[in-house]
Amino acid sequence: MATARAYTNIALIKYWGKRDSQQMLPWNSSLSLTLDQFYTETKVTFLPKRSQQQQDEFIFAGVAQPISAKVTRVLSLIRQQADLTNFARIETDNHVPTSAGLASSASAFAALAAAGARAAGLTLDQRQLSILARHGSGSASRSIAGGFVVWHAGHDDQSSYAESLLPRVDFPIVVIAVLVDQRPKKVLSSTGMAQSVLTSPFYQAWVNTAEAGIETMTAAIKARDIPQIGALAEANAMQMHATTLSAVPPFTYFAPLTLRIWELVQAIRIKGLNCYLTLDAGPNPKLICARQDAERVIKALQKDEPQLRYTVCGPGPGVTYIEQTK
Ligand code: 2P0
Repeated sequence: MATARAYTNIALIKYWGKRDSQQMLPWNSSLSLTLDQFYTETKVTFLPKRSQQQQDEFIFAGVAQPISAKVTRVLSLIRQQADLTNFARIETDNHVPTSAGLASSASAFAALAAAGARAAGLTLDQRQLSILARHGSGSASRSIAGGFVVWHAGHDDQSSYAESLLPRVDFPIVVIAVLVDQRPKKVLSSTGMAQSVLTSPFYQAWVNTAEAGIETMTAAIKARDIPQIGALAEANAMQMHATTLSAVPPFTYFAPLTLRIWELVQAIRIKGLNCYLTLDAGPNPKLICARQDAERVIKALQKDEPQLRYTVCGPGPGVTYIEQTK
């Protein structure tokens, strides 16, 4: 048995499209910041052969749930590598409130991969854990590592993994999650990205631009240049969303309030406060700024949108193991 904790991450250069959905290989590399606020804790127990249980068991927040194909895929890979045939019990708790407007599949599959591998007696390094987590959810490959993380697209299973660029972030960057809508997303990210790949005439341009963005973003991170990191992240997010608007049929993750927040961010930037917006496969924007500016940014937005919830997140650690007391 083993228990692991993993935090969610925000992509500054996005992952948007698979070239191999069996192996979960992306078309382009991506780059993210692991956060310090929202995490998943997962305990995996491989049951003795004499146990009564005749299938894997998945318990979410204390309640038994049907096990998803993605969870089964990760468990099967672990059993294969460890040469095990035992069934597993997975007990998981999400400390990613749906009310925060952040996705939880990244932290969930990173925690599952780490806890499952250790429970099976495997000793995997960060790269191997990242590969394992990727098979559950692409963005989970990045939540294995802390701070700024790059997921190399690679060309096959073993070359597609994430690693830290800067594990200990020594400058005051923060991400403000803005909750504009907590309903489940209308187009699942895996469906949305497949639509963009198949039908957007801009898709190849997206791949080329995102790959080039990895280099410019890495330079901005090394220079500790928060306005440049923010500006590059905002441009990259809009390029990703351009592939949904140009898909056939077109779709978007923008809601009216998402656009309103973007307008306000642009207005406060003109007034001299450095703040930038990024957006994933849902309507809730994340703002990038310096910690010392976060309060002023939130106050400025609250003047127009006082009803929204704002959560300030700093850089967070990679996956860790939690010691069991029994
Ligand atoms: C990202 N997103 O880089 C991008 C930006 C959403 C927009 O990774 O199909 O849950 O399980 O690999 O990782 C969300 O997609 O998708 C995501 P699958 P995942 O963070």
